[in-house]
Amino acid sequence: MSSVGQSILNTAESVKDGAKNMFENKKIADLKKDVKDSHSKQPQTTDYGVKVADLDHWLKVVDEEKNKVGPSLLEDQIARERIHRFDHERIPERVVHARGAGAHGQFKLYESLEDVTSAKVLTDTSRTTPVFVRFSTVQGSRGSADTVRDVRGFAVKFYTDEGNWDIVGNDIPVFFIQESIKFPDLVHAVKPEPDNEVPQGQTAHNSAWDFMYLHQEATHMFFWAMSDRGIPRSYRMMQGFGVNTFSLINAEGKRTFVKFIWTPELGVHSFVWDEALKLAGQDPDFHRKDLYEAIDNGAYPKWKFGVQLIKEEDEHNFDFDILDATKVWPEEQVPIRYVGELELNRNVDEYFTETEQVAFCTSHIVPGIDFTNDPLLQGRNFSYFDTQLSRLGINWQELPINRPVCPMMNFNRDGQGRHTITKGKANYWPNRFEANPPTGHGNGGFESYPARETGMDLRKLAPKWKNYVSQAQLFYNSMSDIEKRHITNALSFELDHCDDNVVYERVVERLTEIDLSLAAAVAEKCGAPTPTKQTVENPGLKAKGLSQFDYLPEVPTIKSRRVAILIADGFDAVAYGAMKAAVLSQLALPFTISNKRQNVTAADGVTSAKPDHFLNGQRSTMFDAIFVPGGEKSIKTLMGNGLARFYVKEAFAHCKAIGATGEGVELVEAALRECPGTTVASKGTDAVVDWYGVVTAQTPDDESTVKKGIKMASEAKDFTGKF
Ligand code: HDE
Repeated sequence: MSSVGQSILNTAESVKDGAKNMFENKKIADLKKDVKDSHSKQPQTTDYGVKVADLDHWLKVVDEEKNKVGPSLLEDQIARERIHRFDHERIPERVVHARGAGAHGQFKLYESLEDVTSAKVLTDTSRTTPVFVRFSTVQGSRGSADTVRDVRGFAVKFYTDEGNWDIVGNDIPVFFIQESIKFPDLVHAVKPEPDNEVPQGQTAHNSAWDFMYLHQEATHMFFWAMSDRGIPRSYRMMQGFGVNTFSLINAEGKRTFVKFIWTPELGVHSFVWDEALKLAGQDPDFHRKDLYEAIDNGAYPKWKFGVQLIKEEDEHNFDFDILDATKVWPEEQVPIRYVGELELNRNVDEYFTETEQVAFCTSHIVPGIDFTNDPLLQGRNFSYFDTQLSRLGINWQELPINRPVCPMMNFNRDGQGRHTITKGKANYWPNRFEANPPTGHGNGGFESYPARETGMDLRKLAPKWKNYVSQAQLFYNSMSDIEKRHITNALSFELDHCDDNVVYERVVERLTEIDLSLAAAVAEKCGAPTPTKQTVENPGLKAKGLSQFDYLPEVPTIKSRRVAILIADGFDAVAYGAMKAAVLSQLALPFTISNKRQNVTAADGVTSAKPDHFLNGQRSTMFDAIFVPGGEKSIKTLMGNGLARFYVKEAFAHCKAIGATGEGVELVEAALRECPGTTVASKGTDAVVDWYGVVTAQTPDDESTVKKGIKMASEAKDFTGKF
């Protein structure tokens, strides 16, 4: 390897090492009070602190003379404690969003929102607020696969100096239903069916689509879920939305309606469906590992924090109800004001006590923020608090990950698992000691916005809520051609899994309300009669911010991307080393892949490399780009290996960047000659690795985009100068 290459490699490695869980903030300091190190050399003890002499044998009656083992003794309190603790390790998983991954980080405000709120977290630009974020899938259980087609949860807990504030959002800005009373039906319908508990973590079944049809209000959201947003490349590359409408209250007591938005620095990117399907089997933990790996390598994920604001007096000036969670606030009408930044910079030390025990509640708000009459939000405010009781018990707010970092004092007492010891006689208010009084009005305590309400008690919504079609059309119209094709493919796949013709025929009918050609294409694939009439007029309106193409990264980057370098014995050490160093210097991750995992020797006969994986160990699906350095013998070996050629072909079909130098180009050409209708646009010895952003991916049979993919890959210039 060249010495320049080696030194870049060393620097990049040291940046990486320096990044490992070094970040500190008030919450991390708070958690440290409870952190124990399982790698300490101290002797192991029982739960009550007595040192244990033997952890391998249960106490038994043993006749050593006769070499005979007798009965195990129940009196062994140490063995009993271990088994008994083990028996109770599980707690109920979340009824929805059971599978997730979490990380710590910080929130920084760069523009004060004091015109609309008095919340310090949104007005004090000198502050850094600790946060904990949990991403999740919705439908699958704790052990399900990460890459399934689903909505993703995006829940943020801000540990502010005024108490905890939670934005419990999703990666899709709208919801399936308008009324929270329907939530149990929605979840029952989309989760595995009750008789056979099939399928896991997906909506591709009769009940889910039966529900979708029977709830016309779900149309808008199911279009989002069937779009590429339903299969994000990474938690780090998706937007987050608070979905519900909240209120902001300023110092003068004036109310503004608000929606919260997170937009990722890396841009919004998705898998190709074929890739997502394969990954669900090849690496069911792909997203979980991706988040951990990026943070561990110092490629900290970041999001801009934005708000959409509507003045109270403008509430009724829209053709939709601004409290209806099945509607977006189109950016043309309500622009996003980006005012802050979220960075995740520290992995959890222990999954269970942090990611599993974290409890988010939409009702956790701080002064300056308030609720609205959004009926979905009102139901959620009850649900989250309630569900924590079955998961964690009444004292869940005391768990280290959930407790606030500001002073906390009240007269809530007792209950199972109480930790805090509160001394003194005062456990009621008012008390003769005048201990722990409320702040009184106007002194910084939480005060509800005095909204004026009139009306009758009725189980109803206003007529405006009945327009279920316009925004579904708006969303579909705003998609690019490729995105539209992906929606067609996704719907066809899902309905193909429904074997009840009532279900898929009715869903196709519903699609005719949005777009007749889409409905006809899906009908052909799923076996429904071809529809001939557009049933609701589609005026062709579009809005920005709906297509993923509107969220390309501001600065093109390969940060945190995984690059596979394919080599075998006899590889070109200079090209290999320089590419590895170049990738590392961009905070991206090079992985050496070979036909074996034993050391591989370069053509110079001196340099050797230890592959990270062999070809079958990690498939091309797990990488964002592929680079093939030259080396006559190396390429000959790889050429003769069907799996190596497939590696390149598969990456190509998933529209990834493919680069090669020297003889490596021959491998790429040979592999791609096996892909019908393609030509390799660039030859020669230039390094041709760039990041081709799979903004929205294509399917292998999508020839036009395939060509575009290879063109972009071969046009790459970024690394060329580094050799
Ligand atoms: Fe949830 N949801 N939800 N939800 N939700 C839960 O709370 C619920 C809704 C969301 O990482 C549960 O702690 C109702 C919308 C996320 O821990 C439960 C309704 C949005 C998470 C619950 C909704 C979400 C949950 C299960 C309809 C996007 C995971 C475990 C009125 C804005 C949080 C838990 C985490 C979790 C109820 C609808 C997002 C049962 C009743 C809309 C990200 O309380």
